[in-house]
Amino acid sequence: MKAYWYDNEPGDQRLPHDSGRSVDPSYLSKLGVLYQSFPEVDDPTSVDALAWERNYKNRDTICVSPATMGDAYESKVKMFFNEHLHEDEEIRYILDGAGYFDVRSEADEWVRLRLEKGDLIVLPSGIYHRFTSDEQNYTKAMRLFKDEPKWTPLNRDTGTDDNQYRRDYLRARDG
Ligand code: KMT
Ligand code: NI
Repeated sequence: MKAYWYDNEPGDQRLPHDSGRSVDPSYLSKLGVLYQSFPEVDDPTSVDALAWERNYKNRDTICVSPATMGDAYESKVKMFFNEHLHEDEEIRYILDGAGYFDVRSEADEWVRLRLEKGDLIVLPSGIYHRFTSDEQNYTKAMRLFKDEPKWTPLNRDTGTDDNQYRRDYLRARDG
């Protein structure tokens, strides 16, 4: 995992967009973002334990690639890149390939997290974020859900600033 400030330059979302300024792990915990490395992707022991501890009941595996999504790939990739929040925690575990999760900082700037095989992140409910594959166009990930309905992405600007989970997140982050 690598964390850095997004450069905000034009160009395909799948490019690194690395400003060259790295982000400290302690800042990620300030944002409520949790990172763990579970390198043994074929051994579910670690992820099972985490799911148990945090009360996750459901999971699936998604393969974001042209080979699996065909013509829908480009539109899916654009859709995942719409800034959104969830009313529940989001856990993503990269099983193969790589991808980027962008999360909003306190000053509403983007922090980019590059995740590779074996990397797992927990995004708190209410944090604004987005996802994209990288130039390899291949991300195989496990998605863990506590409950089905709350997994729905709520795109920013649809009243999400007033969402109770958003308010709770900001109170936890800013004290
Ligand atoms: C999300 O919430 O943006 C996603 O689940 C993206 C796909 S997981 C690699
Ligand atoms: Ni999401």
